[in-house]
Amino acid sequence: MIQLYGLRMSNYYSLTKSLLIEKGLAFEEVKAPPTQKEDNLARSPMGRMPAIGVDGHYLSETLAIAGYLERLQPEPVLIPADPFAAGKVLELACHIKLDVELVARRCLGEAFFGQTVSDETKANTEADLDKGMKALDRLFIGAPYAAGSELSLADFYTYFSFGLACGVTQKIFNRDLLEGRDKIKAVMARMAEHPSVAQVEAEKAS
Ligand SMILES: N[C@@H](CCC(=O)N[C@@H](CS)C(=O)NCC(=O)O)C(=O)O
Repeated sequence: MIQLYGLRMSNYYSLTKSLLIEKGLAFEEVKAPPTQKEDNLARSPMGRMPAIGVDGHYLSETLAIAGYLERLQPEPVLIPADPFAAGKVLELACHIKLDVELVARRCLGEAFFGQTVSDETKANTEADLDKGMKALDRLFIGAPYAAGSELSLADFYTYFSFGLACGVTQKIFNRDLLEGRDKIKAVMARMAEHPSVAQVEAEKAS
C-alpha cells in the first residue's frame, strides 16, 4: 500500500490525495508536517509536503508523483497517451504551478499566517501574477476541461492551485484573480463537484 505523507491543509497534499482516489489506488495517510528533520528530508529532500512511500522508497514533488501514478495505474487517463497532447497538459500544469500558484505563495504568510511581507514583494507578486495569468489566457482551453475535451491532470492543478492563489489575491490585493476568466471559473466549479476532489474537501473539513 502507498503511504501519503503530509497534512490535509496543504493544497499539494490534497491534489496528490485526489489523484490517488481518482486512480482507485489503495493508500494510507500519514500525518507529517513540513520539517527539516532527517526522517522528513529522507522522504522529501526540501522538507516539504507531500511525499509518498512505496515499498520503503520515497517520492516527492507532486508533478513527479502524478507521473508515477499515471504509469502505475493508467486508468482513468489523466496524462494523454498522445505525446504532444501529454506535453500540452504538462505545460499547462507547469504554468499554473510556477507562474500563478508559486507567485501568489510569496504573500501566503501575510494572507493566512499572521506574517508580514514587504511592499516590494507585494508589488512584484501582483506584476508577476498578471504576467502568469496572461500566459494562462493563451493556454487554458476550458472546453470544457482545462486542456480541452478530456479531464486531465491540468484540471486538478487548476482546482488546487487557484484555490490558494485566489485566496491570497483576495486577501492581499482585495481583488478576484479570476475576474473575467469564466473558463477557469467553470473548471473550478466543475472540479469542486468532481467525486475525488469533493471527497478530499469533505475529509479536510472533518
Ligand atoms: N513543488 C512542490 C511544492 C510543495 C509545497 O510547496 N508544499 C508546501 C505545503 S502546500 C510545503 O511543504 N511548504 C513548507 C516548506 O516549503 O518548507 C510540489 O509540487 O509538491
